[in-house]
Order: sequence, then structure tokens, then C-alpha cells
Amino acid sequence: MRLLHISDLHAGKTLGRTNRNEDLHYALEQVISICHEEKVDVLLIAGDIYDKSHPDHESHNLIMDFLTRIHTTGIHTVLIAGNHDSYDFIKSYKNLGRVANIHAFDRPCKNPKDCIIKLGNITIACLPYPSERVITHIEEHTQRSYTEKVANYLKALAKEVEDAQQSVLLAHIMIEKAKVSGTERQASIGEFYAIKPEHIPTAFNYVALGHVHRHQQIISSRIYYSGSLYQIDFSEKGMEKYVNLVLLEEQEVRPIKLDLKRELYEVRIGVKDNFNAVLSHLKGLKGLVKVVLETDMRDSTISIKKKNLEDVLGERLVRFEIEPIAENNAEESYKSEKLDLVSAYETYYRKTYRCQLPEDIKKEFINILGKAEHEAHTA
Ligand SMILES: [Mn+2]
Repeated sequence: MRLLHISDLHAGKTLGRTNRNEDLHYALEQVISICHEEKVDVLLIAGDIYDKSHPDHESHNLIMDFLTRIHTTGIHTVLIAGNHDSYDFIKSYKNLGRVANIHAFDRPCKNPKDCIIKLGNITIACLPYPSERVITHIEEHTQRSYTEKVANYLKALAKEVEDAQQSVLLAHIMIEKAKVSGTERQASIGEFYAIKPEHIPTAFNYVALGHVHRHQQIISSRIYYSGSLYQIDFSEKGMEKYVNLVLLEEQEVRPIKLDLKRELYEVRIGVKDNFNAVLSHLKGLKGLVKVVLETDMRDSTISIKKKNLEDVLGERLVRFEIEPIAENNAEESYKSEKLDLVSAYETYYRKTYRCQLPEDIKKEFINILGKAEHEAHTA
């Protein structure tokens, strides 16, 4: 069996006013070609198919066109919901399984048997994004932590593939120690919900993960994040993109690099930089650009500079930020406007997990913040 593992499509993603669907379309065309050239039997999509829970029509069209084209070539598709997807929207794809080789799993099933699909000699166990709410509903042991519940559920899935010749786990989860694309701070906060790699049962011949956008192998050779299909936002600038071709019988995983329609660039213009020289450099950039202009706020030419940048870059300028340079009293003003990390984390948690930050985690977070602050002062 030849599998192709892809993930994190984020259809409908926008950067500023720029819609990224043409980048996704460009990637999906390559995926279709790879499926043909490599004689793929099963396509695995590890979640975050859409960027938003209510996708626009154009994005829906793009995905349906892709799925139907894969189907007409006789390839099976197995897809799961990611944290960006709406469970109910992906649920509406389940009916496709009756008329096409498209098998959708919208949320973790109460009975793990219902999240298993057999295709030829392989058995695929699916774990759509386990939100705290859903996993708590499944697991009665309320005193267990989120990660313990997920680990337990993974065990139950592994039990279902015991007798399989070949088995695959398709999951949208965060694994501890995974290299994320955003800031390191986010990574360490995210680890409250990160599953330990050793909690992934060894029963699976291959583990196809989604969630983290950087292509990577997790410790053992059989656990992979395939990563997003294009550079989704500026935290992924400079990052190469891949899909994984998996030959189960040969125990071989072959990452295939994707071509990018538009690279993302971040250009920082310092106060001492020659602005005109930067402008002419920008002329040659093919991609989408974020410009950070360091400036003294008393500089009266900011709006002229912005206009120059817009003239040179046109639609390629998707983000423009002004960064005031530090003045003598900068440290004082920083202290008085100290970031409220606790409320920032609460917002992050609500957005990511779609529920309130539990009191015990909040306590732990404040604890860690306190420790970090203490260490910063003693260092
Ligand atoms: Mn994602």
C-alpha cells in the first residue's frame, strides 16, 4: 500500500486582505500530480482542512474540487477534523463515504471502533482533534488530566488495530517537544496539552500527524508531522514544505518537497538603513511581504515611506508595522505597561480550545510565570 500524508490545508486563510487560496490551489495541484506519479492508494489528510469554522463558498469549492478529483482516479481519501475545523461542518462530509472513496471523521468517537477504517490490508485509526470538551465527554475519569485522557484514548484505538496486518494512526494533536513555527513561548504554554511521544502506542506502523506546521519526524522513525502545504503566516517564513509518501510494506517514508506559489518575506527597515536601497531590493522580491519600519515617532516622513512601499510592492505588501525606536525612558514605560500574560493566555486558550481556561491550569500558569520572573531577577 502506498500512502500520501498531507496536513493543515487551511483553506480560506487570509493575510491582511490577501486570500491564500491560490497558494493552496498551487499546492493541491502538486498533490494530485504526486498521487498519479507515485501510484498512491490512500491519501491521508491530518486535519485543519479549513482555516475557519464557517468556510466561505470559494474555499469549500476548492476543497470539494480537490476531493472529487482524487476520488475519480480511484484513490481513497481519509480525512479528520483539526482544531480549526468545525466538527459539525466536517460531519456533513461523512455522507460522501456512501457514494465516493472519501472517508471523513469529524470528532473522536465514544466507541473507538467507530473511528477505524479498513482499506485493503491496512487499518487506519483516526483521532480528529480531541478538544477538552469532547475528550472529557468520552472519558469518565474526570480526575485525569487532558493528556492522560488522550493517551488513554490512543491506547483504546491501538487495541482496535491489534490484528491488523498494517496499521496507521491519523491524528490532529500536539506532541511534546515538537518544533513549532511560532514563538518559543507559545510552545512552552502549549505543552500543557502536549502528548508525550511515548504515549503513542507502538502498535502503529506509521503515525500521520497534523497540527504543527513544520515538517518533522518525532523521535522514532514512524511518527511524522507532514506540516502545512504552504507558508500559512509569517511565523513560517523561510520554511520548506513537504508531503510524506509512505510505503508501508517497505517501511519507507519519503518526504517530497512542494514548490511554493508565493514565499513569505519579513523585511525590517532600521533607522540607519538606506530607505531607497531597501526599496529597490524589495522590487525584486517575488512573494508576500511584511515590512517592519523602525522609526522615531517624531519622523514626519512615515506616511511618505508607507506610500513608497505600497507603490513598489502593490498587493505584495500584506502587512506594514511601525516599531518606535527605544528612547532613554523606554525601560520605564515598558514597566508601566507590562503585558498581562495571564489574560493573553486566557484569550489564547479560549481561541484554541474553545472553552474557558480551567482554574487549575490558570493557577499552574501563574505559578510558572512567577518562577520565570523570579529567575529573570536572580539571573
Ligand atoms: Mn493548522
